[in-house]
Amino acid sequence: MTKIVRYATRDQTTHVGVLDGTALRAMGTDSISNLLQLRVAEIRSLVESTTTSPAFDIGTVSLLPPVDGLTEVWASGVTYKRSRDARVEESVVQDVYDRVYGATRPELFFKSAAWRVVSDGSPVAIRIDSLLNVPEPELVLILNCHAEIVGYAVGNDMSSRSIEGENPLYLPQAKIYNGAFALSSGIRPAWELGGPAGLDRQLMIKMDVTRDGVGVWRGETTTGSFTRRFAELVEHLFRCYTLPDGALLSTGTGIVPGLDFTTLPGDVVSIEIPEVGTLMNCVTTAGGQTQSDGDLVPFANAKK
Ligand code: DO4
Ligand code: MG
Repeated sequence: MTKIVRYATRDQTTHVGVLDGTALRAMGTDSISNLLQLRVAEIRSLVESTTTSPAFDIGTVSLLPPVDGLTEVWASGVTYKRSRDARVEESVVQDVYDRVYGATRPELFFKSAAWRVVSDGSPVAIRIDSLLNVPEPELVLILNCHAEIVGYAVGNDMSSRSIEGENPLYLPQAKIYNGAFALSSGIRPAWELGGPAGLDRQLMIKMDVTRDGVGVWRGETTTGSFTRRFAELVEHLFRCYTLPDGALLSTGTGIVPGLDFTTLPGDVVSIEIPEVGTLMNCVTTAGGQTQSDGDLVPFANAKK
């Protein structure tokens, strides 16, 4: 399986390359944001032309999240029936979720700046002021500045259910905080999946949460239960909004535990979309510069 990856070498410089098994080949660009200024056809020919470049071993580099520069991370919500039902259950204001589930206009929200995105293997976080917290395993669309789907990655939209449940206007606080979005290490090129993912091309999404080495929650779904089309999310995001370095669009979760489950510090969250990739993160608490209780989540993706 081929992946477009971003990586740091021992001299701390970052690069973009193509990973095939354990063989890594450098591409003719240093940033994903530069790549996302190109058309899919141009990206594809760049990727395919690397097969003649010298390969080196993946063990000699550190993989980074495939997002950088001015590329923004957006997310959609209430795109699976399970998510609609879970929001209605958790919220004191229920009808907004029912209404958006059936509306033409989808829910879209800003999720993260590129530099805040957490790598595979680094900690994700729960807020110190939140009582009910969940990881949300999601298929992420990698979009170029022309609103084309370049590829797919695995994302975790960490969320506070208690804060959003108290009032939907608190959504940005429930969704945007230190350590709230993690991304798998590679982009699976769209042209390799043989058709647009979603209803027409069903992808399995699985999540496991372990605590002290013991499984405490497991769920799975497929993009066949996604109730919209990915193209309509993309069209709404770009309709009145310019994204010169492209965007990542996390497409919503179809896996939500019952209200009796909350993620705790120390949990390990593993997400797998077999044709796209894997993502594993342990959970910590997120304070901030002004908090003494709560770890300050390190931003491994910053200054790279
Ligand atoms: O309004 C809630 C956001 C829901 C969400 O993030 C999801 O469905 O994945
Ligand atoms: Mg979500």
